[in-house]
Amino acid sequence: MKEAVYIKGSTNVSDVENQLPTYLLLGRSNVGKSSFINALTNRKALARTSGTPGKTIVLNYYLINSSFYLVDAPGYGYAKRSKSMQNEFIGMIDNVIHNHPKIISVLLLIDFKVGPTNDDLEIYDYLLSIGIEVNIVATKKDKIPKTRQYKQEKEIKKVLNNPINFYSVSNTTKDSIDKIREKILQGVEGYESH
Ligand SMILES: Nc1nc2c(ncn2[C@@H]2O[C@H](COP(=O)(O)OP(=O)(O)OP(=O)(O)O)[C@@H](O)[C@H]2O)c(=O)[nH]1
Ligand SMILES: [Mg+2]
Repeated sequence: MKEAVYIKGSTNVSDVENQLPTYLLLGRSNVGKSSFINALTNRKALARTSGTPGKTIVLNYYLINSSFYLVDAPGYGYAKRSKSMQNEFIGMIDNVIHNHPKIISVLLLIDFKVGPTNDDLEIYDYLLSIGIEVNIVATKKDKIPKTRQYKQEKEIKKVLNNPINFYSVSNTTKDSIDKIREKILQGVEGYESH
């Protein structure tokens, strides 16, 4: 990813930004969405925190290689968020996905050490139900000792019913970032040639 530019934060999806293929990043607060964008693009502070979740959803658009967008959404699953707030979040995401013509895939970030939370599972089920491609990216792999990583990965995959697209990474050590970066770039190429 040679070029990476922050374009804008936007609250609606009927924009020129929707004319390029897009990856939407979802994940609970603090899971490492912004750090993941920085790791993917080899930047220290391209993406900062995406702000507090509220009634409107602010999507941060990062233009990569002048050819596609990584879009950082606010985190879900704040501790005190009620069930209806969670439904509201899914409603907002549903609106984004259905008004965006060029979403290649959702990158759903989960915490490798914590494993999938109930909120993660709820969002994941919703994404599967609408038939969009999901790539699970488990972050903070460095927090689990190397000797236990295999077992932890196996357990996470089991809870998720063995997802087709699964990556475990560390944004801190950059462990396995190259694999998901490759997948993302291939997705853009495939999208452009169909
Ligand atoms: N050890 C470790 N820490 C990480 C990793 N990724 C992110 N962090 C740390 O986790 C914290 C949250 O990271 P962010 O990238 O801001 O998380 P976010 O998902 O963008 O958070 P919101 O924008 O608030 O939803 C920061 O202190 C990061 O330094 C990782 O792979 N390993
Ligand atoms: Mg963030």
